[in-house]
Amino acid sequence: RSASRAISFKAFHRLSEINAYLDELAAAYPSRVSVQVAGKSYENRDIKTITISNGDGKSGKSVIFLDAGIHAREWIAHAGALYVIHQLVENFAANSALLKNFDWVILPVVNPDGYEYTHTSTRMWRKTRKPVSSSCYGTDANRNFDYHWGEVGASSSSCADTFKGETAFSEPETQLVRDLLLGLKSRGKFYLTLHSYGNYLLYPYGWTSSLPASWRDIDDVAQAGAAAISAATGTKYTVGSSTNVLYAAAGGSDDYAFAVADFPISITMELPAGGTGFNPTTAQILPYVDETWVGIKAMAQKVVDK
Ligand code: ING
Ligand code: ZN
Repeated sequence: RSASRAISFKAFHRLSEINAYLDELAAAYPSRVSVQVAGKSYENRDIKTITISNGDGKSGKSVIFLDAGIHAREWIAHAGALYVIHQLVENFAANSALLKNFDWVILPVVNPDGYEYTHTSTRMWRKTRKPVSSSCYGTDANRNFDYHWGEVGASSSSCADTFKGETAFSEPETQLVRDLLLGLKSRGKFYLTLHSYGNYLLYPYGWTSSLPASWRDIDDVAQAGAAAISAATGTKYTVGSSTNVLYAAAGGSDDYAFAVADFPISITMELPAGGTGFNPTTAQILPYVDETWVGIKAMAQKVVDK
């Protein structure tokens, strides 16, 4: 990779560097890459998506949608999304099979206000930054989606880390993800959202212990990811529905992508812990994101081969 790029995998980067990297790629690879300002955060920061194709000029292909940074403090997730972008764009020749009949849309920083706040003020901030009450800020974006919203595993207290929001889709950031997902209805085949930590591959539902009728299709994809990672590094991932293997929580983006936006495969990937959990050292970034990419590649290959 050119040493002149705005980002490396040797440090965690601020939003301005991340957005500059996306723009650099669009300038360097105009036939395969485009960058969109999908909208603005509450504090008026640009929320960018990058669309990656193989440059064959065909439109209307199936789509793999990846996001990260729904939760501000989960820095390895943002880095993981950047590494996927790096691989698909700057290592295109090795990964072109994943782009033959699919375009990728990647949103690496869903919650830029929270992300910047973790850099400038409170490292362990999780939520968005819109004020709710006189003393409390922020909504848990992964409890704010309008599917069985607030039914379980979400707080009604505006000060809580899992505050569900005053209404479903109260946040501009979740509205933006909603609109992107609904805009991809029928083209969207795989929704993957990166979080940390704990080494899980989670799928619907978060709101009930019942499984969707098609759960085996999702499980097959997730198991392929876990097996590939295990073979590459020995790291073990736990696979199952969020409710059954982690905890019940309604209003998550994965349930919404699956049940409302009709993405047949929808997975939340919890990357490994580092330091106190959300604090991998800078030396851990590259091994972690490289391992994560092995799993994502295997899952995407499974989807592409279907
Ligand atoms: N974990 C997820 C959370 O939002 C999750 C786990 C995902 C639960 C999807 C339910 C549905 O709590 C982290 N680390 O954010
Ligand atoms: Zn999270």
